[in-house]
Amino acid sequence: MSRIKILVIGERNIGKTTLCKKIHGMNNLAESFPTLGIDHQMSETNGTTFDTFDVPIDELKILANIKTSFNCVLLCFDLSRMETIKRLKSLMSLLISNYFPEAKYALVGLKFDILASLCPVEMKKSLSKAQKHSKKLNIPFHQISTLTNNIQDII
Ligand SMILES: Nc1nc2c(ncn2[C@@H]2O[C@H](COP(=O)(O)OP(=O)(O)OP(=O)(O)O)[C@@H](O)[C@H]2O)c(=O)[nH]1
Ligand SMILES: [Mg+2]
Repeated sequence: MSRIKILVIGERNIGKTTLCKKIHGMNNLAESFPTLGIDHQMSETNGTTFDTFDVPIDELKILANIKTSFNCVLLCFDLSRMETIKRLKSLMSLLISNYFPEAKYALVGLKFDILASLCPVEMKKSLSKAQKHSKKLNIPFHQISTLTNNIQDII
């Protein structure tokens, strides 16, 4: 049996908890409250255990108390609020140097459905900014909507 440990981290209200619920196969996404501290969830699908740690960026210090490593760190932001991408570069440097040097990192733009409902020019601008960020960070970029997309390809 394999186990995948995933850290989902980013600014407030970008959709981290909703993404984690989706990873654990929960599709009833109607209710959502701000996460207090760290939200840890586990589930098993076809012999693989998915272990998610959902961390708002302002709760970062709690990571110092977590004695675990991660296979995968998802640096998340809200595609419809591009200001939420700004702190991810320094966050990644901090996570690599202080906590998880071995993990695979990915940049994940959430709420793609909102971006897709804006004018095509706005959409192109945001996606190109995100692509530039992923090149700078040298990690892959995924764009998803937890309301509509299948999320299998990001983990
Ligand atoms: N349109 C749309 N709304 C989404 C999507 N994902 C999440 N939301 C909504 O965005 C709001 C915030 O979602 P959360 O998952 O609670 O966000 P969070 O990042 O965990 O927030 P904090 O715990 O405060 O850091 C909720 O109202 C969700 O229903 C998405 O893909 N599309
Ligand atoms: Mg949350």
